[in-house]
Amino acid sequence: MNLAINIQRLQRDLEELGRIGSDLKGGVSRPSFSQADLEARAWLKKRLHEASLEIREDGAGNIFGRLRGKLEEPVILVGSHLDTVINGGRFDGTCGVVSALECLRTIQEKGIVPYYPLEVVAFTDEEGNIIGDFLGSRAFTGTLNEEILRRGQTNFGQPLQNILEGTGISLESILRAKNEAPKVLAYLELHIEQGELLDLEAVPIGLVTKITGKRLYQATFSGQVSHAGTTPMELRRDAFIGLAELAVRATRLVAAEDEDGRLTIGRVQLHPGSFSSIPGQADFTLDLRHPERENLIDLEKKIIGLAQEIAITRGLSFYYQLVDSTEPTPMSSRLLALLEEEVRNLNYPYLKLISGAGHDAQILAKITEAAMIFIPSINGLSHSPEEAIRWEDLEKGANLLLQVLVRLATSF
Ligand code: HGY
Ligand code: MN
Ligand code: MN
Repeated sequence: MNLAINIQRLQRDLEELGRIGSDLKGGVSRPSFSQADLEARAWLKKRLHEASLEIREDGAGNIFGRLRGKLEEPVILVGSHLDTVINGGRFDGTCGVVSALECLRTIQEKGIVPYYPLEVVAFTDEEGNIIGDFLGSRAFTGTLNEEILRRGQTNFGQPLQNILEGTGISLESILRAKNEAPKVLAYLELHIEQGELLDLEAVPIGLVTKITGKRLYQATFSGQVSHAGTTPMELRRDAFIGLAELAVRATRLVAAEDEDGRLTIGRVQLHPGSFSSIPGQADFTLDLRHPERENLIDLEKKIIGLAQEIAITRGLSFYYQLVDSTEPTPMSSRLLALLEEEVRNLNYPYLKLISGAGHDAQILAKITEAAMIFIPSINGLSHSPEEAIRWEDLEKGANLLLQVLVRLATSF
């Protein structure tokens, strides 16, 4: 049977969704539970309804659309996330959710009744805008850190309860989500690579072998606030200069030590923040990644050690708190083999690669077999308004997803 997705319909949906949450700097800002995110959720539910899929939302706000199968469960889950980073792109996460919807619409239109039910899923707060990465998929899999959740400190400064106000979601309902979850036979996620390998090699399909591990810290250098004009340079205990030295030396260390290591200082706040006061405090984030656990731990030790050495030399104090950590995660070898068989049947060029970005698939891998299909990010850009794809690449990725879903749902 000639089975293929409808790329015009898929493109129309992604372009429409991409307009929800457009911000003034040409990107998209749709953090979970923001007005824009609530609009995107409503948009998805409308599309799921039009596709006659059974809609449900669990206690963490994860949205599901089910195509019934001969059995009630286990389900085959396929999707990604709708939320974005602030001033992010239109394709991170959304390609996976809308391609999954398009596959289920196509399966239905072809009159295929799957043996196992198929469910589209859009996970809440994959980006960790609120309280650490993967809030929705961790709630679904029962792998949340309850202590961090109850601490309720969010990246927006206001407590979690305030952000959840009016959404019908609460701490308790988030913690209950795992009890509502069906058994999952497999999880598949189509996603943009967010790196440049596929685009540089002009290859339309990436099969992910492993997803990198991550440690995210909130850290602080503190020194002495004093007058910018009267304090001699050699007498200063300038918190920003401590951070600046760490930024240069730590990024050099990672770059020199290990080509698979990644260190990013993505957010900095100086106090008191006036131009005529020497910063007495520098609050910042450290996003450290590596695909091998031992290397991640080794880099962590070296960077924290370097920060402590700088603090002593400059008469500063250094504090840090690990706020989120995700282990390097191999994808299911069985699903990878299935993907490879089907991508060859389709005669699409492909590469196998490690994902430098984190994904819900590495959380689902804790409870089921998980696999990812990548499509190229033009110039490797992502988490930015310039995020872009080629529609012909998405068509290939979605057709591969379709073939594997039909295989899994009818004969796993
Ligand atoms: O941060 C990540 O790697 C993912 O985009 N949330
Ligand atoms: Mn993503
Ligand atoms: Mn992302």
